[in-house]
Amino acid sequence: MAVERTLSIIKPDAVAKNVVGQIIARFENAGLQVVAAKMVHLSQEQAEGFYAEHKERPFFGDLVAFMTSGPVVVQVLEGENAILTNRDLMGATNPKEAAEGTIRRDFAESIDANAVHGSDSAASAEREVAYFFNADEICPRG
Ligand code: IDP
Repeated sequence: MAVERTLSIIKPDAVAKNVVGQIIARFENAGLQVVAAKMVHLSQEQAEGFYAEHKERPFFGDLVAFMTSGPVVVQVLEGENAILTNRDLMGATNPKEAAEGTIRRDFAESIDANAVHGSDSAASAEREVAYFFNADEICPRG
């Protein structure tokens, strides 16, 4: 297994519920390290750019409205197999289908307000990390 980086976003619903620390603890307990982090209230333009691949999907407008509805916490997670490890911790997109013990099962209400985002491939991780962070904002701890 290789050490990877992945982009995680704690979405507005989870920030509003005040479970940021509980979610980050799950990453840490699974062996991932937070190597960059910031809280941002995304603009419409930032959210549309981030989710550009979903532009033609019927839920795109709702997704952008939700992601700009309140602040989010954006992080880079680093660790062995970080991309898949994070996706496993998150659970299925629809919290009703997410496995027990996953973040979405425990903290999310609906497919729209589903607590977390995580990069789904090496290519998207690279694009998404660069979308939010300059190289000098990432602090690997070695
Ligand atoms: P993922 O976040 O599990 O990778 P994607 O299919 O990449 O899921 O979709 C991105 C986000 O768009 C989801 O996290 C969810 O918030 C939203 N979304 C996906 N499918 C639907 C849908 O059918 N209705 C409403 N929102 C959706």
